[in-house]
Amino acid sequence: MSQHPSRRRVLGSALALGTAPLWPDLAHAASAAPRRLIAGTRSLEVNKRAATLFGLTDEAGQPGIVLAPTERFRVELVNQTRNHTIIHWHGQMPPWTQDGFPWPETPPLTPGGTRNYDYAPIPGTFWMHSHQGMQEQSLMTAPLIVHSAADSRADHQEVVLMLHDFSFRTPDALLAKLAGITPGAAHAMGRSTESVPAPSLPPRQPADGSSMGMSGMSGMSGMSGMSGMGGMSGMGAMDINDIAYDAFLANDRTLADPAVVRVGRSARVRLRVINGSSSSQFWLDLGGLTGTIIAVDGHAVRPISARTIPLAIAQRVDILLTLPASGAFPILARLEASRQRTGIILATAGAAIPRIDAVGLDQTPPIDNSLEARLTALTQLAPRPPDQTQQIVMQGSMKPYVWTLNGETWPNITPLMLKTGQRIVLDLHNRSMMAHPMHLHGHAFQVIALNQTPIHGAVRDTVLVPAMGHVRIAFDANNPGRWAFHCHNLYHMMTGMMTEFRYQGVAV
Ligand SMILES: [Cu+2]
Repeated sequence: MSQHPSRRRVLGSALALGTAPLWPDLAHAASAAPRRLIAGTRSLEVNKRAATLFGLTDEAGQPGIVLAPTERFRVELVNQTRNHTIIHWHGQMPPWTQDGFPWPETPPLTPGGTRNYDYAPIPGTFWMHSHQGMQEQSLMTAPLIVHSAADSRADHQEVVLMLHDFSFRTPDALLAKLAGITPGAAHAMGRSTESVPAPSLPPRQPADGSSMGMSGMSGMSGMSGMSGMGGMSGMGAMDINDIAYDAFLANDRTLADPAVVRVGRSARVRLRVINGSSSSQFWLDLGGLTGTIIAVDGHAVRPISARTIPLAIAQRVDILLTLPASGAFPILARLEASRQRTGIILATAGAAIPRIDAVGLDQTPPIDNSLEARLTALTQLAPRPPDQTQQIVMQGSMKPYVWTLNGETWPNITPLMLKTGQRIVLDLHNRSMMAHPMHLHGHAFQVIALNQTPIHGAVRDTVLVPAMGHVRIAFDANNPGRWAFHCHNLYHMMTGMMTEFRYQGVAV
């Protein structure tokens, strides 16, 4: 490793994307004016080539939102793009009409349009992204950090690390190549997520006190593309990293010119890591440092030590690090099943900054739930029997490129009906050769079993269901409305892998 050329920018701590300023806007908590969040376009240089991308910034041009303890999420979203857009506050639990999903009741913002939001946020590491078409792939994403009162008493420096996968090609072109269709057809397919289930579809009735059974699986034997399963052996048949990205970004930069975040000597650092990728999953590599995981998806876990940490699409992890007295400390995100990587460098003043190649020597394995099995929520779901148990079967194939939940593709789905107050258990069965990071809007769930082994796992909003794996989650139906449940691999969602949880009594 050699010294990097001097043109490297060392970012000031308060201004860098990588660091959250300490309580910059306490005045906001009491002020009358909402924060303005601008959905706009920006240009970014990636590996010395310019790209025009979306962005979500505050009035000072900083990405995303950092809320002070007890501050409400009072935001005026301004659409300064030439496209329709709608922004989802991933992991938050607002009223459903503020969730940022293109339901008919909450249509996307027109170009030039504004919309106001006002709800009590939950503290932790969250993020925001467009739920319109495939804008997320074009970096219509940003951190959403909500500080707690305990955060303000802690003696650590905060560093936000946001990961992206990046291509110079349009999302339409990426989907077209994946699906073997024209970019025009891919664009139309992308528009399908702006459709919603037809009201005439008969809703699935809630099952009180009993399992729904496996009725949704009846069509699976006829699914095309599953014929190869019989011959599946080991990891060779697994399907990962279908898109050849041009770069992987850590706070908008590559390892060729990484963000260098200045840290104090022997600093205590709270890393808030967000996987904002559309289709890529990583192993975080703390470079020999041992970190303490204190939260996942914004929800506190019993602290555990780790040096490498799997991070599925849309997941977050909060890690406490105690740094040695001085030096440079790369925090790498290594793409799963690959040698590619990205990252940032924490460095004390005057430390030599190592040069790190964007391609490493060793190939990583696919990410898995080995860490998930060790996680325990600090605040567990209260023990009680489920009021309904839903079986959700994930299937799909590369040819044709279609991904389904219980044999259905969005928007031709049967809403899963909930009643307020119910305890819901979801049995997530992955019958495909790709892993699916499944995300439920508007609720936090607890992971209660992995491959039939019961655990008192983490509370989170996105869980990895590995290829051919099973994950059981539980949540309380305490946020009436219409809620999307989908795979957070953007291209799986675009080609069908989404359904709706709908509370009884919500008029549609
Ligand atoms: Cu998926």
